[in-house]
Amino acid sequence: MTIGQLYGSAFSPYVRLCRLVAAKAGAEVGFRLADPFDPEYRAVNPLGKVPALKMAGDGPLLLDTGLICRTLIGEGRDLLPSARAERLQHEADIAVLTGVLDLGVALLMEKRREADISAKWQQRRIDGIERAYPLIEAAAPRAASSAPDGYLALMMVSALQWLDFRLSEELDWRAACPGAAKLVDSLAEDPDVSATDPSRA
Ligand SMILES: N[C@@H](CCC(=O)N[C@@H](CS)C(=O)NCC(=O)O)C(=O)O
Repeated sequence: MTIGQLYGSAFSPYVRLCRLVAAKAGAEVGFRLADPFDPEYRAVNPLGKVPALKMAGDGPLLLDTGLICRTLIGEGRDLLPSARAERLQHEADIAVLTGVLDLGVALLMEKRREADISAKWQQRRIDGIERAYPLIEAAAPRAASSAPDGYLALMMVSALQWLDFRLSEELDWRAACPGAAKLVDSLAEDPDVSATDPSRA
């Protein structure tokens, strides 16, 4: 029985992560394509963002990627290390990549504005992402140890392939993070990973 309905676009890295976590955890969820800018979608998520997971029956509506992923893992196979310290480290690494995505999405949204793009804010976002590179590179071996099914490895591929897809003009994370690049490339042909690759959508 499905545990709920996931809504999202084929291009969102957050949605992709939720789909990958569901697939690898073996948590059965329905998936419906949703455009966050479609006014009708506000009936599902009043915030107008993707992803959203409506839990089955009278279950709650989950509107945060981390919460959705933790719920999926709780319903299916655990994709985090069981030892407490190691688990916290993986969650800390995932939080860094979430922060990189939040900055990257803000950078992309501003890039798409027709006028008044703030060079100062764009640079601040780029700087924040670039300062995270050493943290990403340090996380790469931890992600590799749980690849292809670990939550951290799935976050790594979702976030970094999205940077390639949307922000390759602004960011060269591959030069600064060769270990992470190797890991991401090694995961690219995993069937679940390639099926959700935004550049193939
Ligand atoms: N904090 C949210 C972020 C989700 C997010 O920013 N999604 C983007 C798509 S990648 C979105 O829906 N953007 C539309 C908007 O901000 O209006 C989460 O963790 O799920």
